[in-house]
Amino acid sequence: MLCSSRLASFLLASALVAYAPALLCAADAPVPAAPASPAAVAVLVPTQGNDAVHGTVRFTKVTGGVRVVVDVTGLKPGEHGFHLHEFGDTTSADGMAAGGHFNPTKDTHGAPTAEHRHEGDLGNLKADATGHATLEYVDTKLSFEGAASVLGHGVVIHANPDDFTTQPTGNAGPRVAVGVIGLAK
Ligand SMILES: [Cu+2]
Repeated sequence: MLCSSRLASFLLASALVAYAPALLCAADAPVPAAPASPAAVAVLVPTQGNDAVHGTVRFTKVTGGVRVVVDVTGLKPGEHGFHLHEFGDTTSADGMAAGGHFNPTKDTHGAPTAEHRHEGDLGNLKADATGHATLEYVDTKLSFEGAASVLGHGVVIHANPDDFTTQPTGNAGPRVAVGVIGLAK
């Protein structure tokens, strides 16, 4: 009697183990999986008078921050201030609808490597003789969560270099291209 009872328990336990994965899968099925590695992209829109400027800015979550990858053509050769601005609004011909620098911590303007900077202070892009600029680095102040999340904010490329000292803009001049940071596929 004891033996057959144990046998029954063993068979029942085995059956549960065998069917458990199927039950878990069925329960999990309706819940969409979170993206393993959030990514975002901004497609650049030229401002009035700067029709040649085109490109993309990509953001990918990595350990310790956000990888920023820029590829832009149609710029004047030389350095161009490059920032995240508060608004992902490209509706104005001069790019001003993007607002001021993205600065959720209300810090001072500075270089991307400075201790004190706006979250949106990404430095300068350097265009070669053909007007092509690329940049790739990991920014430790940017995020995909909380106040420093890049999602929904704007990217701006300026006509002139950012001097990293003039407050609060870096004196980078007019805006030649703007973009909206959205979730990438
Ligand atoms: Cu700017």
